[in-house]
Amino acid sequence: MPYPFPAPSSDVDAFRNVLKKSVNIIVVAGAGLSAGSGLSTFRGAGGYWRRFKATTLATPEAFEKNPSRVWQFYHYRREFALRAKPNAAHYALARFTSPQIRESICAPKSTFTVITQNVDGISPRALKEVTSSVSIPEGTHEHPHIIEMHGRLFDVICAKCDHVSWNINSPICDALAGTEKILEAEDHEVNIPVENLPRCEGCGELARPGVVWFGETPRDLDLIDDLAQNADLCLVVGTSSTVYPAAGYADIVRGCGGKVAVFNMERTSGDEDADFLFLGPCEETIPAALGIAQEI
Ligand code: BV8
Ligand code: ZN
Repeated sequence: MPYPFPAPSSDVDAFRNVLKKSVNIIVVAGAGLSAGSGLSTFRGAGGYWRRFKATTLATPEAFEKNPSRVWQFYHYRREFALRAKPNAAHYALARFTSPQIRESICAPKSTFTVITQNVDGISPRALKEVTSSVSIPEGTHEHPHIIEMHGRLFDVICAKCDHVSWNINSPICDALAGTEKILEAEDHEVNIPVENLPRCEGCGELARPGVVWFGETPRDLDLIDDLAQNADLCLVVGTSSTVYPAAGYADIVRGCGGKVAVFNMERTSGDEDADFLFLGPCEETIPAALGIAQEI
Protein backbone atom coordinates (compact mmCIF):
# COMPACT_ATOMS: atom_id res chain seq x y z
CA MET A 1 0.00 0.00 0.00
CA PRO A 2 1.80 3.28 -1.18
CA TYR A 3 2.14 6.04 1.49
CA PRO A 4 1.14 9.44 0.10
CA PHE A 5 3.94 11.44 1.83
CA PRO A 6 6.29 13.60 -0.24
CA ALA A 7 9.83 12.95 0.80
CA PRO A 8 11.65 14.10 2.70
CA SER A 9 9.04 15.42 5.05
CA SER A 10 9.83 16.72 8.54
CA ASP A 11 6.21 16.41 9.54
CA VAL A 12 6.31 14.69 12.95
CA ASP A 13 2.60 13.76 12.86
CA ALA A 14 3.04 12.12 9.46
CA PHE A 15 6.06 10.27 10.87
CA ARG A 16 3.99 9.15 13.90
CA ASN A 17 1.34 7.76 11.53
CA VAL A 18 4.02 5.69 9.81
CA LEU A 19 5.27 4.56 13.24
CA LYS A 20 1.70 3.57 14.12
CA LYS A 21 1.63 1.19 11.13
CA SER A 22 5.20 -0.10 11.55
CA VAL A 23 5.82 -3.60 12.93
CA ASN A 24 9.55 -4.15 12.36
CA ILE A 25 11.63 -1.09 13.13
CA ILE A 26 15.41 -0.75 12.98
CA VAL A 27 17.84 2.05 13.73
CA VAL A 28 21.16 2.51 11.91
CA ALA A 29 23.23 4.77 14.17
CA GLY A 30 26.58 6.51 13.87
CA ALA A 31 28.94 8.79 15.76
CA GLY A 32 26.41 11.63 15.79
CA LEU A 33 24.30 9.64 18.28
CA SER A 34 27.09 10.01 20.84
CA ALA A 35 28.13 13.56 19.87
CA GLY A 36 25.68 14.91 22.45
CA SER A 37 27.58 12.88 25.06
CA GLY A 38 30.78 14.76 24.22
CA LEU A 39 32.39 12.10 22.02
CA SER A 40 34.00 13.28 18.81
CA THR A 41 32.73 12.08 15.44
CA PHE A 42 34.88 10.77 12.54
CA ARG A 43 34.23 13.57 10.11
CA GLY A 44 34.69 17.28 10.40
CA ALA A 45 36.73 18.71 13.23
CA GLY A 46 36.35 15.55 15.24
CA GLY A 47 37.79 13.44 12.46
CA TYR A 48 41.39 13.92 13.62
CA TRP A 49 43.34 12.57 16.61
CA ARG A 50 46.65 14.34 17.00
CA ARG A 51 47.70 14.84 13.35
CA PHE A 52 46.15 11.56 12.20
CA LYS A 53 42.86 11.04 10.37
CA ALA A 54 40.93 8.66 12.64
CA THR A 55 40.02 6.46 9.68
CA THR A 56 43.71 5.93 8.85
CA LEU A 57 44.38 4.51 12.33
CA ALA A 58 41.38 2.13 12.25
CA THR A 59 43.15 -0.38 9.98
CA PRO A 60 45.07 -3.66 10.54
CA GLU A 61 47.94 -2.13 8.54
CA ALA A 62 48.26 0.84 10.92
CA PHE A 63 48.32 -1.56 13.91
CA GLU A 64 50.90 -3.79 12.21
CA LYS A 65 53.11 -0.76 11.46
CA ASN A 66 52.74 1.10 14.80
CA PRO A 67 50.80 -0.74 17.54
CA SER A 68 51.99 1.87 20.09
CA ARG A 69 50.33 4.70 18.16
CA VAL A 70 47.11 2.76 17.48
CA TRP A 71 46.82 1.68 21.11
CA GLN A 72 47.31 5.30 22.22
CA PHE A 73 44.43 6.24 19.84
CA TYR A 74 42.11 3.60 21.31
CA HIS A 75 43.26 4.28 24.87
CA TYR A 76 42.25 7.95 24.29
CA ARG A 77 38.80 6.88 23.02
CA ARG A 78 38.38 4.37 25.90
CA GLU A 79 39.10 7.06 28.48
CA PHE A 80 36.54 9.43 26.92
CA ALA A 81 33.91 6.74 26.41
CA LEU A 82 34.31 5.60 30.05
CA ARG A 83 33.59 9.14 31.26
CA ALA A 84 30.78 9.87 28.78
CA LYS A 85 27.12 9.72 29.85
CA PRO A 86 24.27 8.49 27.65
CA ASN A 87 22.27 11.41 26.21
CA ALA A 88 18.52 11.81 25.65
CA ALA A 89 18.72 10.09 22.25
CA HIS A 90 20.39 7.00 23.77
CA TYR A 91 17.73 6.90 26.51
CA ALA A 92 14.80 7.43 24.12
CA LEU A 93 15.99 4.55 21.91
CA ALA A 94 16.53 2.44 25.03
CA ARG A 95 12.97 3.15 26.28
CA PHE A 96 11.65 2.41 22.79
CA THR A 97 13.09 -1.09 23.26
CA SER A 98 10.26 -1.74 25.72
CA PRO A 99 7.32 -3.60 24.05
CA GLN A 100 4.96 -1.87 26.53
CA ILE A 101 6.17 1.58 25.49
CA ARG A 102 5.98 0.74 21.78
CA GLU A 103 2.47 -0.67 22.18
CA SER A 104 0.95 2.84 22.27
CA ILE A 105 3.21 4.17 19.49
CA CYS A 106 3.66 1.35 16.93
CA ALA A 107 1.69 -1.52 15.40
CA PRO A 108 0.91 -4.49 17.72
CA LYS A 109 3.68 -7.07 18.33
CA SER A 110 6.30 -4.70 16.93
CA THR A 111 10.02 -5.42 16.97
CA PHE A 112 12.84 -2.91 17.45
CA THR A 113 16.59 -3.31 16.93
CA VAL A 114 19.37 -0.73 17.17
CA ILE A 115 22.22 -1.40 14.72
CA THR A 116 25.09 0.85 15.73
CA GLN A 117 28.40 1.65 14.10
CA ASN A 118 29.54 3.06 17.44
CA VAL A 119 32.03 1.10 19.51
CA ASP A 120 31.67 3.31 22.62
CA GLY A 121 29.23 0.99 24.42
CA ILE A 122 26.92 3.85 25.38
CA SER A 123 23.72 2.47 23.81
CA PRO A 124 24.07 -0.81 25.80
CA ARG A 125 24.75 1.24 28.95
CA ALA A 126 21.61 3.33 28.42
CA LEU A 127 19.58 0.15 27.85
CA LYS A 128 20.92 -1.38 31.07
CA GLU A 129 20.02 1.76 33.01
CA VAL A 130 16.51 1.93 31.54
CA THR A 131 15.70 -1.69 32.40
CA SER A 132 15.57 -0.54 36.02
CA SER A 133 12.44 1.52 35.27
CA VAL A 134 10.74 -0.14 32.29
CA SER A 135 10.29 -3.84 31.60
CA ILE A 136 12.39 -4.98 28.68
CA PRO A 137 12.61 -8.71 27.90
CA GLU A 138 16.15 -10.11 27.61
CA GLY A 139 17.57 -9.79 24.09
CA THR A 140 18.49 -13.12 22.44
CA HIS A 141 21.20 -13.93 19.86
CA GLU A 142 18.46 -14.26 17.27
CA HIS A 143 16.76 -11.06 18.43
CA PRO A 144 19.32 -8.83 20.13
CA HIS A 145 18.16 -5.34 21.13
CA ILE A 146 21.46 -3.79 20.02
CA ILE A 147 23.93 -4.95 17.35
CA GLU A 148 27.40 -3.38 17.62
CA MET A 149 28.33 -4.15 14.04
CA HIS A 150 31.77 -2.49 14.25
CA GLY A 151 32.71 -4.18 17.51
CA ARG A 152 33.29 -2.84 21.04
CA LEU A 153 36.02 -0.54 22.34
CA PHE A 154 36.16 -2.44 25.67
CA ASP A 155 36.59 -5.86 24.11
CA VAL A 156 40.25 -6.81 23.94
CA ILE A 157 41.05 -9.58 21.48
CA CYS A 158 44.18 -11.58 20.85
CA ALA A 159 45.68 -11.40 17.38
CA LYS A 160 46.97 -14.98 17.87
CA CYS A 161 44.56 -17.14 19.89
CA ASP A 162 41.25 -15.24 19.47
CA HIS A 163 40.83 -14.93 23.22
CA VAL A 164 38.36 -12.10 23.93
CA SER A 165 38.11 -10.32 27.27
CA TRP A 166 35.88 -7.43 28.38
CA ASN A 167 38.23 -4.85 29.89
CA ILE A 168 37.16 -1.46 31.28
CA ASN A 169 40.37 -0.88 33.23
CA SER A 170 41.49 2.74 33.16
CA PRO A 171 44.24 2.86 32.06
CA ILE A 172 44.15 -0.50 30.30
CA CYS A 173 47.91 -0.83 31.04
CA ASP A 174 50.47 1.33 32.87
CA ALA A 175 52.40 2.26 29.72
CA LEU A 176 49.33 4.02 28.27
CA ALA A 177 48.59 6.02 31.43
CA GLY A 178 48.44 9.76 30.67
CA THR A 179 49.01 9.39 26.93
CA GLU A 180 45.35 10.44 26.45
CA LYS A 181 46.46 13.94 27.40
CA ILE A 182 48.96 14.14 24.51
CA LEU A 183 46.82 15.82 21.86
CA GLU A 184 48.83 18.41 19.98
CA ALA A 185 50.37 17.29 16.71
CA GLU A 186 53.87 18.48 17.50
CA ASP A 187 53.97 16.94 20.97
CA HIS A 188 56.60 14.21 21.29
CA GLU A 189 54.94 10.88 20.49
CA VAL A 190 55.68 8.21 23.09
CA ASN A 191 56.81 4.96 21.42
CA ILE A 192 55.68 2.22 23.80
CA PRO A 193 57.52 -1.11 23.35
CA VAL A 194 55.06 -3.89 22.33
CA GLU A 195 55.86 -5.89 25.47
CA ASN A 196 54.37 -3.00 27.50
CA LEU A 197 51.19 -2.79 25.40
CA PRO A 198 48.01 -4.71 26.33
CA ARG A 199 48.66 -8.45 26.22
CA CYS A 200 46.32 -11.39 25.71
CA GLU A 201 45.10 -12.82 29.05
CA GLY A 202 45.11 -16.23 27.32
CA CYS A 203 48.49 -16.63 25.64
CA GLY A 204 50.30 -13.39 26.53
CA GLU A 205 50.57 -12.30 22.87
CA LEU A 206 50.04 -8.65 21.83
CA ALA A 207 46.30 -7.88 22.07
CA ARG A 208 44.25 -5.43 20.00
CA PRO A 209 41.02 -3.46 20.55
CA GLY A 210 37.89 -5.57 19.80
CA VAL A 211 36.73 -3.24 17.01
CA VAL A 212 36.20 -3.93 13.28
CA TRP A 213 38.84 -2.15 11.27
CA PHE A 214 38.51 -0.99 7.66
CA GLY A 215 38.91 -4.00 5.40
CA GLU A 216 37.63 -6.33 8.11
CA THR A 217 34.21 -7.98 8.06
CA PRO A 218 31.63 -6.33 10.29
CA ARG A 219 29.72 -8.39 12.89
CA ASP A 220 26.34 -10.10 12.49
CA LEU A 221 26.01 -9.22 8.78
CA ASP A 222 23.50 -12.01 8.05
CA LEU A 223 21.28 -11.01 10.97
CA ILE A 224 21.47 -7.34 9.93
CA ASP A 225 20.64 -8.18 6.31
CA ASP A 226 17.55 -10.11 7.52
CA LEU A 227 16.47 -7.21 9.71
CA ALA A 228 16.93 -4.70 6.86
CA GLN A 229 14.96 -6.85 4.43
CA ASN A 230 12.07 -7.23 6.90
CA ALA A 231 12.01 -3.68 8.25
CA ASP A 232 8.93 -1.48 7.75
CA LEU A 233 10.83 1.52 9.06
CA CYS A 234 14.52 2.44 9.37
CA LEU A 235 15.68 5.39 11.51
CA VAL A 236 19.09 6.60 10.29
CA VAL A 237 20.57 8.48 13.25
CA GLY A 238 23.72 10.62 13.35
CA THR A 239 25.65 9.01 10.53
CA SER A 240 27.25 10.51 7.42
CA SER A 241 26.30 7.29 5.61
CA THR A 242 29.73 7.03 4.03
CA VAL A 243 31.01 3.75 5.49
CA TYR A 244 29.77 0.44 4.03
CA PRO A 245 28.01 -1.91 4.45
CA ALA A 246 26.28 0.26 7.15
CA ALA A 247 25.56 3.07 4.67
CA GLY A 248 23.68 0.67 2.40
CA TYR A 249 20.97 -0.58 4.79
CA ALA A 250 18.54 2.33 4.28
CA ASP A 251 18.51 1.54 0.55
CA ILE A 252 17.79 -2.13 1.32
CA VAL A 253 14.85 -1.14 3.58
CA ARG A 254 13.48 1.20 0.91
CA GLY A 255 14.07 -1.44 -1.77
CA CYS A 256 11.93 -3.85 0.26
CA GLY A 257 9.07 -1.34 0.54
CA GLY A 258 9.97 0.07 3.95
CA LYS A 259 10.19 3.72 5.01
CA VAL A 260 13.31 5.66 5.99
CA ALA A 261 13.63 8.60 8.39
CA VAL A 262 16.94 10.44 8.71
CA PHE A 263 17.98 12.28 11.89
CA ASN A 264 21.08 14.42 11.42
CA MET A 265 22.51 17.85 12.19
CA GLU A 266 23.00 18.43 8.45
CA ARG A 267 22.09 17.07 5.00
CA THR A 268 23.88 13.83 4.25
CA SER A 269 24.38 11.75 1.12
CA GLY A 270 21.24 9.89 0.10
CA ASP A 271 18.90 11.63 2.56
CA GLU A 272 16.98 13.15 -0.38
CA ASP A 273 15.63 9.65 -0.98
CA ALA A 274 14.39 9.36 2.59
CA ASP A 275 10.72 9.66 3.47
CA PHE A 276 11.45 11.86 6.45
CA LEU A 277 14.31 14.15 7.41
CA PHE A 278 14.62 15.65 10.87
CA LEU A 279 17.47 18.14 11.00
CA GLY A 280 19.02 19.06 14.38
CA PRO A 281 20.71 17.39 17.36
CA CYS A 282 19.30 13.87 17.59
CA GLU A 283 19.26 14.17 21.40
CA GLU A 284 16.33 16.55 20.72
CA THR A 285 14.82 15.23 17.48
CA ILE A 286 14.68 11.54 18.43
CA PRO A 287 12.74 11.92 21.74
CA ALA A 288 10.46 14.43 19.99
CA ALA A 289 9.76 12.23 16.95
CA LEU A 290 9.23 9.07 19.02
CA GLY A 291 7.19 11.01 21.57
CA ILE A 292 9.28 9.61 24.41
CA ALA A 293 9.98 11.67 27.50
CA GLN A 294 13.60 12.69 28.07
CA GLU A 295 14.10 11.27 31.58
CA ILE A 296 15.26 7.67 31.90
C1 BV8 B 1 34.21 -4.35 4.75
C2 BV8 B 1 35.27 0.75 14.14
C3 BV8 B 1 34.33 -6.37 3.53
C4 BV8 B 1 36.66 1.17 14.45
C5 BV8 B 1 34.72 1.53 11.88
C6 BV8 B 1 31.57 0.04 -0.87
C7 BV8 B 1 31.92 1.23 -1.44
C8 BV8 B 1 33.08 1.90 -1.00
C9 BV8 B 1 33.91 1.39 0.02
C10 BV8 B 1 33.57 0.20 0.57
C11 BV8 B 1 32.42 -0.47 0.13
N1 BV8 B 1 32.33 -1.60 0.85
C12 BV8 B 1 33.39 -1.67 1.73
C13 BV8 B 1 34.15 -0.57 1.56
C14 BV8 B 1 35.34 -0.27 2.31
C15 BV8 B 1 35.05 0.38 3.68
C16 BV8 B 1 34.34 1.68 3.50
O1 BV8 B 1 33.13 1.77 3.61
N2 BV8 B 1 35.14 2.70 3.26
C17 BV8 B 1 34.56 4.06 3.15
C18 BV8 B 1 35.47 5.01 3.90
C19 BV8 B 1 34.36 4.45 1.74
N3 BV8 B 1 34.26 -0.53 4.52
C20 BV8 B 1 34.95 -1.47 5.24
O2 BV8 B 1 36.14 -1.61 5.20
C21 BV8 B 1 34.09 -2.37 6.11
N4 BV8 B 1 34.46 -3.73 5.91
O3 BV8 B 1 33.67 -3.79 3.83
O4 BV8 B 1 34.61 -5.66 4.76
C22 BV8 B 1 32.98 -6.96 3.67
C23 BV8 B 1 31.82 -6.23 3.32
C24 BV8 B 1 30.58 -6.86 3.36
C25 BV8 B 1 30.48 -8.18 3.76
C26 BV8 B 1 31.66 -8.88 4.12
C27 BV8 B 1 32.92 -8.24 4.09
C28 BV8 B 1 34.37 -2.11 7.61
C29 BV8 B 1 34.02 -0.74 7.98
C30 BV8 B 1 34.13 -0.59 9.51
C31 BV8 B 1 35.35 0.18 9.91
N5 BV8 B 1 35.32 0.47 11.34
N6 BV8 B 1 34.65 1.73 13.23
C32 BV8 B 1 36.71 2.48 15.17
O5 BV8 B 1 35.64 3.00 15.54
O6 BV8 B 1 37.83 2.96 15.38
S1 BV8 B 1 34.01 2.69 10.81
C33 BV8 B 1 33.79 4.12 11.77
O7 BV8 B 1 33.68 5.16 10.84
C34 BV8 B 1 32.52 4.19 12.57
O8 BV8 B 1 32.17 2.96 13.15
C35 BV8 B 1 31.50 4.60 11.51
O9 BV8 B 1 31.08 3.49 10.79
C36 BV8 B 1 32.33 5.43 10.59
C37 BV8 B 1 32.11 6.87 10.90
O10 BV8 B 1 30.90 7.21 10.29
P1 BV8 B 1 29.75 7.90 11.19
O11 BV8 B 1 29.51 7.07 12.41
O12 BV8 B 1 28.67 8.19 10.27
O13 BV8 B 1 30.45 9.23 11.73
P2 BV8 B 1 30.78 10.55 10.88
O14 BV8 B 1 31.69 11.33 11.75
O15 BV8 B 1 31.16 10.20 9.52
O16 BV8 B 1 29.37 11.29 10.78
C38 BV8 B 1 28.75 11.74 11.94
C39 BV8 B 1 27.42 12.30 11.45
O17 BV8 B 1 26.68 12.68 12.61
C40 BV8 B 1 27.55 13.53 10.56
O18 BV8 B 1 26.67 13.39 9.46
C41 BV8 B 1 27.09 14.68 11.47
O19 BV8 B 1 26.40 15.68 10.76
C42 BV8 B 1 26.14 13.97 12.40
N7 BV8 B 1 25.98 14.56 13.73
C43 BV8 B 1 26.95 15.12 14.51
N8 BV8 B 1 26.40 15.51 15.71
C44 BV8 B 1 25.09 15.13 15.67
C45 BV8 B 1 24.82 14.53 14.41
N9 BV8 B 1 23.60 14.07 14.04
C46 BV8 B 1 22.60 14.21 14.96
N10 BV8 B 1 22.77 14.76 16.20
C47 BV8 B 1 23.99 15.24 16.59
N11 BV8 B 1 24.13 15.78 17.80
ZN1 ZN C 1 46.06 -15.02 22.91
